[in-house]
Amino acid sequence: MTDLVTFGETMLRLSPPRGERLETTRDLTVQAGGAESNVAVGAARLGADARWLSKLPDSPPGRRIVNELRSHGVRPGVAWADPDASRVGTYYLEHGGSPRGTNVIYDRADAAITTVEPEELPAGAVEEAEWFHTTGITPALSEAAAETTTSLLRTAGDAGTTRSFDLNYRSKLWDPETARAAYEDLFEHVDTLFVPRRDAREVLGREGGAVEIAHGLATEFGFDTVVVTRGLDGSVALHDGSVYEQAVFEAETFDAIGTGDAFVAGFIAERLRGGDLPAALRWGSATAALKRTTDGDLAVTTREEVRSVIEGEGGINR
Ligand code: KDG
Repeated sequence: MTDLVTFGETMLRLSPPRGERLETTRDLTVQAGGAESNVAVGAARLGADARWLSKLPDSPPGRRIVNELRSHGVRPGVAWADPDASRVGTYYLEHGGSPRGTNVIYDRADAAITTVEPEELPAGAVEEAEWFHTTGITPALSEAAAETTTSLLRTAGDAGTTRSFDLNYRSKLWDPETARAAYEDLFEHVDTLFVPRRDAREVLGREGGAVEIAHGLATEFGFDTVVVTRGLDGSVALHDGSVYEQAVFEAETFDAIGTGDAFVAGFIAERLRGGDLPAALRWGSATAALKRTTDGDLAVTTREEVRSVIEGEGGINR
């Protein structure tokens, strides 16, 4: 049985060296990046048997993405598209530094995934998985991607697969009103919701603190678990009527992109191993901290490393 299946777009992330501008750089580092494959990689690195479903052109850039994800132990389930009629999405990342913010520029319109149909994907993988995860980025990409998201969530629900959804609101893809309507249509198919407190307020129109937000969402939509993330203020989870809180583990931030996905990966990986909610929050938080210390979207870590963060170890390992 597969532990985890995720579904979503993976792009090529192109970033100039730190301190260089996109306008003038001669060098771009190429890495795979996409919220849902970031989660699959993070969980696979922590021992989960993880699959990731997507659609890509059967071309060198498409295969480049798959090769990188495979190298971390993720099993791809890709609908290969005609390379002459489709493209790989890309995103440019210019690292910031005070007072200049980090800048993400998408170049992903008409990427192969915008034409994805549920029949092209191995739905059986979702049925036999223990956990299915997707995010609010995918339904923003196209109507076909939104319909496929709903269809896979339904398939997972019918099969008794646990379904999680990370809101992941991206203001460069759609506006809050359209996003909120799409999310609320999907919520009936979701067991565990991950939501940043800021998005809960600004996109879902919720008021109050994290606990109040979690209670409100669970009552209205019937989630089994709601995890509200609060950046450096840590996370709060509501599960079976109980509230759990987790602080962040301190980290020197080298690259913050993918931190939320690393949190989700650590959380799911620990739940899949039978860990309780507090343990899952700890694993999520520690995996997120480790992600921040490395370059790229992916949480390239190990169970031992996560354990040592949780246990407060660090320093020089020799
Ligand atoms: O969570 C990290 C993602 O933002 C990054 O991987 C790119 O998938 C991406 C997106 O759509 O923003």
